[in-house]
Amino acid sequence: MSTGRASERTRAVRLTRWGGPPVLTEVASRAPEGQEVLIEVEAAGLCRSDLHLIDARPGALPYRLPFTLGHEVAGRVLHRGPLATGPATGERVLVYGPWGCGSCARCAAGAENYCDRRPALDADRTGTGAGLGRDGGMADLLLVPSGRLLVPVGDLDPVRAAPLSDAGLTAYHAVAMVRQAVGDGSGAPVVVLGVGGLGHLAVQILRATTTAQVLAVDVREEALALADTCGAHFGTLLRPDTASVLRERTGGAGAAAVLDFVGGRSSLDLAVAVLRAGGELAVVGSGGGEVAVRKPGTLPPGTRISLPFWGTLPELTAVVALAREGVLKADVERFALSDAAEAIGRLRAGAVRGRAVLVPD
Ligand code: FEH
Ligand code: ZN
Ligand code: ZN
Repeated sequence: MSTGRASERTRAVRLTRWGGPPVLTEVASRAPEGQEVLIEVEAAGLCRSDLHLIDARPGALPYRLPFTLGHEVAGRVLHRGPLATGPATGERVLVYGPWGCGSCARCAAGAENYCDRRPALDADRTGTGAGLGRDGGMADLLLVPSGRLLVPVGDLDPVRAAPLSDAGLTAYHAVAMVRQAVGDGSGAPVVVLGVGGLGHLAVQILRATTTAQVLAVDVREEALALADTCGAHFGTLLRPDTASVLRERTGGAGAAAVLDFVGGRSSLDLAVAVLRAGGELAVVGSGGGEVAVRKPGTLPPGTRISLPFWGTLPELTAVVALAREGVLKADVERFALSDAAEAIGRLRAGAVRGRAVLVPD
């Protein structure tokens, strides 16, 4: 744990070779300059996207090695640069993970996940955020470019708060994408495909912010049990007849919206089969599946498709507010930072309930 001196060393889980396993090592940290803020990390979530980073082939990603993983981070403000704004020293915060240019129209609106200068930022390969080409939070210390990227969390438990910055924010943004279909107060049926680190939070967000009837689908009984705990009205295992089971559950018309947190061939096929006319499909997971968009085709008339990515700063503030109201709680499995390799192995094996969170030991 840090002794509070800004310019010192930090342990870090780092990608050092494309396609090779991350290594736990020690690297130099430094005092924050200008608007920078140094965070003492209290928890860093492990995301499926981290597996994509670890498995990426050389040249596949616009990042230079080495860098520290971890884009889902909670901690305390340790030191602020002389021009820093935002939360005060000692405040517990979440780190907003997508770091844009900070000045384009999208960034000015807090939507750094959709920064207008992303192609240019990718081209210079300096990274797109914490743990995404820039040193992230699977470490004792994390240097953040600006206090604008920090959201106070009050007295939330940092281990349960960390997943809110990625899994929670991504789920919230995905629900916002389909709000036209589910926000009319009609109790419309919404299907959640995949009740893992993101899906279980989406179930809670749907129950807390809409009147939707939530129908959960997963391949694991324990995931359906988690969906039930989170407030799903119905849960079913993925089987050959799941489309008809769900369609019957919707009274035949089909689902007003489908949130696909898997994004694989079978989940997208199921989504197409259960959507009602004029419904909304949000493809959140990066499971490599495809949907043919053509007319005439298999998608019902009026279907709207979105590919939501992460979320905005105002939405992260809303997610934290839901958590502080007690209506959004991440189901987490704690691992010591030094056990990062075990956590990665468990996530790869699909053997993590909810979200794996690394805690500096
Ligand atoms: C992060 C970086 C790149 C792709 C996807 C992601 C998601 O985990 C963000 O929620
Ligand atoms: Zn992620
Ligand atoms: Zn920008």
